[in-house]
Amino acid sequence: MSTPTRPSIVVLNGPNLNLLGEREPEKYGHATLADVEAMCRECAERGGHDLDFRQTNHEGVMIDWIHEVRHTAAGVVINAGGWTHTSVAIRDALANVEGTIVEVHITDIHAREEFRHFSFITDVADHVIVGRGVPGYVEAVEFVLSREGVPRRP
Ligand code: CA2
Repeated sequence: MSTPTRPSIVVLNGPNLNLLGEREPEKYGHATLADVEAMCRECAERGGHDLDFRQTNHEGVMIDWIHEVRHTAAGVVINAGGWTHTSVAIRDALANVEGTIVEVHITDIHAREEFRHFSFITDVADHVIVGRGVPGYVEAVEFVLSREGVPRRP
């Protein structure tokens, strides 16, 4: 008999987030993306879920990843970085995700430059977390866990 697979939470990171912890610590803190992954994994596994954590600097790769997981992920947590403010294509891909969507930003995008105030993702997301630092990612994973079994759309 095959081992049943656990539901998965997918955490997707956009451009430049691979530099987390290396530059601009006054804005983004000292934690690296590997640290963020470990925090999210611990939380997801405590909640009985697998964690799939990815980062890309290529928009088409991000869109392919969203398509890949759209029917299978219990939830998608996304920090789309700069694409948040520019990409209709990422928004359109997310609109086809069946699981819970949480948009995360480490900084408070509404307290920064005006060009960061608008997000193409917000109105296709179930929940938005901004300005909580890297613990915001863990809050996002917790939100997905809290929504397990709750139908997302009528
Ligand atoms: O606050 C966030 O999480 C952002 O999504 C980060 C993006 C920015 O374009 C958004 O407006 C807000 C930038 C990601 C760049 O990440 C770096 C991290 C450390 C050092 C350099 C870049």
